[in-house]
Amino acid sequence: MSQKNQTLGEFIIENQSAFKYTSGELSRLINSIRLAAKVVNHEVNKAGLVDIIGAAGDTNIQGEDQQKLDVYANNKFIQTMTKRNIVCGIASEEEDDFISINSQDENHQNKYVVLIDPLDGSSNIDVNVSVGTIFSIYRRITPVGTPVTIDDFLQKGHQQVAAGYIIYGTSTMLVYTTGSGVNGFTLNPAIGSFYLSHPDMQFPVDGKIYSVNEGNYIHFPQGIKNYIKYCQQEEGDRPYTSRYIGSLVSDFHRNMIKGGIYMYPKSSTNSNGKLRLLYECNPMAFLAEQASGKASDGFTRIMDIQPTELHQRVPFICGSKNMVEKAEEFMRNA
Ligand code: AHM
Ligand code: MG
Repeated sequence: MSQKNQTLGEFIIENQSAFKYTSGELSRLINSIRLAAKVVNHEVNKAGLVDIIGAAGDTNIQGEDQQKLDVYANNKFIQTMTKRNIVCGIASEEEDDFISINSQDENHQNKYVVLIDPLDGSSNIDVNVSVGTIFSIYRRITPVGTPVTIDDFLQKGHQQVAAGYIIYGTSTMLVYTTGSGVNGFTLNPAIGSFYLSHPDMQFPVDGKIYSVNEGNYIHFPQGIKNYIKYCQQEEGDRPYTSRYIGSLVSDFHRNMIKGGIYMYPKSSTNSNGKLRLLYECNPMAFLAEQASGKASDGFTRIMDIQPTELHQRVPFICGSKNMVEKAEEFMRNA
């Protein structure tokens, strides 16, 4: 029976049998993410102390500056999962192409691929605002023992077997789902262990917080503009409160605890929005649905969208169920 104060290690072992494909492989994979998270957390917390912040000089495939900690986190997660030989493939927001692991080894029996955004919201590092790691796990669809292909990564979100995030905040938390609810674990930095602190996390069905970059308002679709005006109207429990950190993991985490909606719509300058379907939207959508919330592109369930490319972007509306449904209604009627 899961209980508060249980360590993440204990929780993983105890809940392994509840997972329908039990073989221990997924548990080992989540364990390795836990390990890399602790190492990255240590480095993120040092960012203000050592001369590690600032652009590394490279740009990622989307043409954005990479911060040094992005590179560090990317390497750390990839190394941890590669060296421990527990996945057959990795795709990262910071890599142009997916990585096939041990594809030459015919005895290689690993079944899972991982998609990861190693350090999301990294432009916030310089100003001491929380950032996060987002991960998404699928079973490969090509035969075990053969090299992975792009098809193993371009699966619909509802095929995910696990997803989660690490938030490097006032305290560091690892929040994840394997398809039977969402549980949150808080790192005790003195001991270096994650403890179950937020069992069975749930989005309140309604909320009073809306999170969107309103600086882009003029470029938003009419439906989103109308919904924002609705949030600001004085009626019933409205106007709602506006809260936008600009760090998806932090905005999502707050909204899940307090009740709220996060939106990154398409705009006249950004025809598919900004967020990536595979590294950001699908894992957050899986978590949201597992916590009784909802995630949509305004019209379609995020996890029903067929991905066509690794770095695909998609409009994203996610949060408390009734709020997301209201925003969808405004999109339909615009
Ligand atoms: P990143 O992957 O380059 O860090 O971008 C994703 C981040 C999200 O965490 C955040 O919600 C969003 O970008 C903020 O974008 P904007 O500054 O355009 O509002
Ligand atoms: Mg990101």
